[in-house]
Amino acid sequence: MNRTLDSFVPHQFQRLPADEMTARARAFYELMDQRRTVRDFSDDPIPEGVIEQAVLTAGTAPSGAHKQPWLFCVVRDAEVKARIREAAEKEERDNYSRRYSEEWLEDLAPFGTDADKAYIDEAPALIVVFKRNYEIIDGERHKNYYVNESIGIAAGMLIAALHNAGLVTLTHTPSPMGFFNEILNRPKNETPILLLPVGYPKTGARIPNLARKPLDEIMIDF
Ligand code: IYR
Repeated sequence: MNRTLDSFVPHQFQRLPADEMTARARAFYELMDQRRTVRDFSDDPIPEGVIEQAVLTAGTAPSGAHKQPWLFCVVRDAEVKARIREAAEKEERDNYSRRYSEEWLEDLAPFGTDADKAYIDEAPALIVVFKRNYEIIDGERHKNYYVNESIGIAAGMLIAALHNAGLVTLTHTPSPMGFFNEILNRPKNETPILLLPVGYPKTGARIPNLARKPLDEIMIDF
């Protein structure tokens, strides 16, 4: 966990020709621009090893003092998925019926979401992303740093890796989601931040017809 860094080694780095850099930058953007959040999953299984590679990729994320404050729980068991669905739907029913403001409900209306979370059962795998707020090593409490930033970066890399592998995901944040600790038997230094159903789109799946902000709205040159 807290692996001590006690030496420096030479960085192996190969510069690319400028035209290759430009081509790769564009190709990666074009790949990522194809990523869409999908809410209707087929139950087709995911080829062996694909999720593991994507989790390894997420684990390459930078983190505060290299503490790697993350844990990815992969749920394929139908019974565990059913328990998660039941707990998530219970919270979402409260959200939609009384916790969300009018403004929030209006902002969600175009997406047609509601408290029904069939995808939790239907997707062949769920990845529950936990942040580790601190570590307990030999009974002693050790700090982690920039945990929210670190886990956010790792989650983004996980979503990118799964997309690159030809899978779709849904970024679901049931709220509150403390039930994951109980269902997945995780200790109290771990906090769930995200539920990612992963798989293939159901035949005929539809997605909102949305556009992304252009460069001049998301970048300023100084
Ligand atoms: N968590 C709820 C509501 C929801 C909230 C946001 I912000 C979204 O972008 C989408 C949904 C749900 O999953 O239905």
